[in-house]
Order: sequence, then structure tokens, then C-alpha cells
Amino acid sequence: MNPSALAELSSRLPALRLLTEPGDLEHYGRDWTRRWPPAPLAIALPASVEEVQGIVRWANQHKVAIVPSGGRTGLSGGAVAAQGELVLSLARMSRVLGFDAVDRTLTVQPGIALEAVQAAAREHGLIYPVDFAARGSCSIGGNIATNAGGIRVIRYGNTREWIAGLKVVAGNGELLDLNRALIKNSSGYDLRQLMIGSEGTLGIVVEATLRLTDPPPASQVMLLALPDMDALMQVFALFRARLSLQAFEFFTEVALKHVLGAGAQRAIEGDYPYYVVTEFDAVDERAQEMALAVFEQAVEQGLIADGVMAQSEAQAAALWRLREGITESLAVHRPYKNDISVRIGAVPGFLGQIQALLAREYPEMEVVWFGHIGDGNLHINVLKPASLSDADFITQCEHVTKLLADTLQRHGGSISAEHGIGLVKRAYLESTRSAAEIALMRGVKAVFDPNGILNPGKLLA
Ligand code: 2HG
Ligand code: ZN
Repeated sequence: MNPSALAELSSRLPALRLLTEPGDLEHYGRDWTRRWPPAPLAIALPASVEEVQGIVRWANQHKVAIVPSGGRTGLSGGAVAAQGELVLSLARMSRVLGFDAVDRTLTVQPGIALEAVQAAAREHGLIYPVDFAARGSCSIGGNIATNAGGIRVIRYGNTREWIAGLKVVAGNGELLDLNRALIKNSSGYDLRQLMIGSEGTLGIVVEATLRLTDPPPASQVMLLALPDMDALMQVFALFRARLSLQAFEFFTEVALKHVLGAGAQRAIEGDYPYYVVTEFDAVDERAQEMALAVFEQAVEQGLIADGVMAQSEAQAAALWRLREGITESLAVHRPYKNDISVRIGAVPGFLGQIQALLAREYPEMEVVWFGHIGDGNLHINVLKPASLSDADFITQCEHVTKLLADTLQRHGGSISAEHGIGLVKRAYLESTRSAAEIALMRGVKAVFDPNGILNPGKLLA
């Protein structure tokens, strides 16, 4: 790149905040993957749509790659800048722009944290229902870029369901106003939906209009201990048929060991291979009795080994911590993460095959399973043994991912359920998408970003 290009950006956009200190480059150049040493050219922190457009136009002229950046809590390397890119951080564009009581929508800037969106919705007696543990630090723009899922998908669906309209700066700097928050709009290709999950490779979200909904009825939280995967799936079918589920999340005893080690409170004595945290509507005492009857039926059938029903909000939060605290409790072990999905019915078959394969090929490896089993979405964290070098560990993990990808292909699953492809899963995209689909994706990329300046190398090689 021409070294005067950055100076030219400053003179074009004199109010634009630009950071070039090593500490800032380090901070904004990475996400939670911690795998690529950050090496961005600089960090731009635009405060307006016009500044975003100005940056994109400048990048086209000087052929500078841009990495759009939100809360950088991503787990696939989608927000990593390791090759002299300009990081375009949306951190300063984090305001609520408006609430519409008739349409029940909230319009926000992309840099706002998910938790702040949830709080803004609650101020109006409504909810924004997408939810997951990184809520305090992830941004809505990043949620949109990855079509984030989380712990309430079983009731509310993914981020995709909640985006009524998007304003996006495309790769040529043009501002697109997509869908204008219409509920019905049968006028051709839905470019808004194309942007959702595109990982910053087609456009930069500069404004989002989110759909809100009524808060759910009062709920109950239960922790269940289960003897095996078949029992777990049967309990899922039973609970889903008889209760109105808000969440159904699973983890293994290995995950429990780590989360307890990090300070969470044990709720069930004894060790069991699988656990579930489930939340369901329980409006009154009758509904609670009904839930208890369903639970007892499953115990009698030998499907549930033990269980606790939260007796207070504090206890419900403590049970949820057993599931939501897992990622943080594993962080010290520098885990290699996989985030896969199969159809719900294919979960036991897939899990059985891959567990047997891993036990045979890597008997020493500590593998932690948890996730959104009610959506067919499993997280597999492989922990780095102290004896292995970083490089050898990555080589082994890439082989594990290859085994996963091959097994997933046989089960019709996906190598990324909710974390995106980014850099981490790029080499495995072919296991989930056909050659014809990938060729079309490349074509779409070329239309929206003709000079290939938006997050190059992410998602598509
Ligand atoms: C979760 O469900 C997140 O907790 C993180 O998607 C998953 O850390 C992980 O592997
Ligand atoms: Zn998850």
C-alpha cells in the first residue's frame, strides 16, 4: 500500500478517529480465537454513516482491505486483522436511534452491545429475544454478520428472524436501505437476508431495525442429570411435547468439572455423563405441577437419573451458570473450538460415531461437549495438553476438524452452526456447501464487493 494513503484518508475525513498505537493495533486486531498475531494497518472508528462510506470509497481507491469490527467476541476469526488491513470498528456507532410502538421495532446503530439492545426493549415492555453468554460484549452488528443463535433459538429462532430492516454500506461505498422494516415485501430477492450471516464480506451494517416481541410468560428452570444420549433425546421429545420450552441446553460431565472448577455451585450430587438445563413456561402452580409430573414420569422410565427445579431466581441463575459459564471456564486451556449442527434426529448417531472415532484416534485428548442440543447444535472444545506445542496442537485439532467435517458430510450437517466460517473453518466449507453453491457465493461477493476489499480471506478463500 502507498504509505501516504493513510494520510490521505485523514485529510479526506478530518474528523475521523484513527488509531495506530501498537497497543490499539493489538487490541482491535484480534477476536476471541487468539490464534493469529494481530497486524492491522490502523484502526478507524467512524462516528457516522458518511464516514463509513468515505472509508470504503478510500479503500477501493487504494486497494486496502477492511475488516469490519464489532465486539470481537467471535470464535471463527472473522474479525481478525493479521495482514495489514484497516480495522473499521463500529464501537462509536452504538446508539439506540428510535423505537416504534406500532411496529414494535427498535432501530439501533451496529456497535451497540446485545445486552443494551435487550435492556432498551425491556424499557418498552418488550423483549429482543436473541440471547447468549457474550451478551455484554458482543455487538448487534457482529450478531447480524454471523446470524448469531444462542440459548433461545428453540423458542425464537436465530438473529435472522428478528431483523426487520438493514442499512448497509456495500463494497463500492453505496448505501443500501434493505427492506425498510416491512413485514410483507414480496418484491424480489431479499438482500437483507443475504447480508445476515455474510460475515462482513458483502457490506457493512450501519443501522439495523430489530423486531421486538412480548416477554415470555413466567418460567421454571430445571437441571437434569441423564444416564446416556438416548435417554437425553427421549427426554427432549417428552419435554417438548408436554411443556412449552424456552431453552433446552446440554453439557457433559467433563464440562461440568470445568465450570465447577471455575467457581460455579454444584446442584446435583454424584456424577452423570450428561446434563441438561431447560427452561419452560410455568405460569402458575398448576403448570408447575404439570412439569413435575412430566419430570417424574421420565424418572420412572429411567430416562432421568436426578434433577433439581429452581426454587428462586437466584437458584435459576445458578443453574444457568453451569451452562453459560462453560466457555469462560475453558479459556485457560486454550481450547480449539468447533460449532457444528445436524438435524436434531441425527444427533445421537453423529455423536456416537464421532465420540468413538476420537476415542480411538486421540485417546489422550480432553474433549468437552456442550451446546444447544434442542437445535441440533453442538459445541466441541478440544483442550490443549500442556505437553503439546502450539503448532502440534493446531495440527492435531485440524485433523479432528477434518474427521468432524467428513462425519458431518455423511450426516448432512454443517461445520458452522452459529459462529460463522471466518478463517478457522474456511478450509472445511466444502464439507457443508456444494461446489455449485460456493461458486454462486463467489459470484455474489463479486457483485457486492467488486474490488474484494471487504473482509477478504474470511469465509471464502
Ligand atoms: C455458547 O453456546 C457459545 O456458549 C460458545 O456459542 C461456544 O465456547 C464455545 O465453544
Ligand atoms: Zn453456542
